[in-house]
Amino acid sequence: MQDKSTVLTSAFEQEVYDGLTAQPKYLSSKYFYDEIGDKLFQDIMAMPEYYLTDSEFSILDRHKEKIAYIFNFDKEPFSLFELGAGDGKKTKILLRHFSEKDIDFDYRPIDISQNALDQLEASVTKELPNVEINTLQGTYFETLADIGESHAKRKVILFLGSNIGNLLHPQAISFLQSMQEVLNDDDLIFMGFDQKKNPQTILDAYNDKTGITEAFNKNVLTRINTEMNGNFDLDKFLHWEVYDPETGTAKSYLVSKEKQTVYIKSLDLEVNFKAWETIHTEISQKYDDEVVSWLANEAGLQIENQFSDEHEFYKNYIFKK
Ligand code: AVI
Repeated sequence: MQDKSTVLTSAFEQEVYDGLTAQPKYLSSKYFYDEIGDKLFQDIMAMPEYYLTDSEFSILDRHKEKIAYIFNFDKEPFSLFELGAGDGKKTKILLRHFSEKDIDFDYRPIDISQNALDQLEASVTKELPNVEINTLQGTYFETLADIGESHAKRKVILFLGSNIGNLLHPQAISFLQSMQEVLNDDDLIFMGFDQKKNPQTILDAYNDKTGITEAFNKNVLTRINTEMNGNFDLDKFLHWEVYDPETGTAKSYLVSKEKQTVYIKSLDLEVNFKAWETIHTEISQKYDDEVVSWLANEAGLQIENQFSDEHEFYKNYIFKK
């Protein structure tokens, strides 16, 4: 058990302590991402099973003219903020198009990972030298406050990759509300929402045979081992994915293959697992138009436009206040 004198210094330590002493156990998927996790997520996005990336890529490519027209309808300069920018691969379709059309804008990517931002800044500067880029490191909630600070130009906020799907509906609503609060009347939000579809397609995307998603899910245990001096044996846990087509919720678990005890030295915490006990690690919510308009409505937003890929696997919506 944890000694009362042990001081939990980081939010990560506190959340690991709370999650692994809870019943049932959980860990947050936001801790998948460090240098290794960022790389694994890039590998996931390149997998044929992970249709989300190609779908959004094709939407941006197919509809870039119309998107440019909507973002730049008044020919006024605007700032393109991007929450959770990652490697910016999809966003570069828009950046390139805007740059070719001489649209007056600047690009302000935001990410929790400084490593991802450094790589993105280097690649944008190299590939698209005319695009002005200013990066900002932080969580979505922290940086939204910065976005709101009396920003002079019109704002367009991108939130791609169906990242919103990693939030439960009440959290998604409060997140959309915080975005709504920083919007002026002419500002826009452009957001990706993965759609409900054949459940098998979804399961395959989160349970690839090559084991990349498994390694990604287990990276939270690797981080606990390295950053908190833990002794998780990764081979003693299964990656397990379920999808409920009724609610549209995909859930990831790590399942203990046997009765075992793990010790996390920095937390002075012994964690006991029964055989087949679970740690819930991630939700990846899938949507339809009704659910998206309900979420938007609850947050005081309106759907202005929507774009879809040819299979209707994925949609990008434009919201206004
Ligand atoms: C970042 N996020 C939207 C991804 C998703 O689809 O939920 C993370 C991911 N988890 C497993 N594969 C990809």
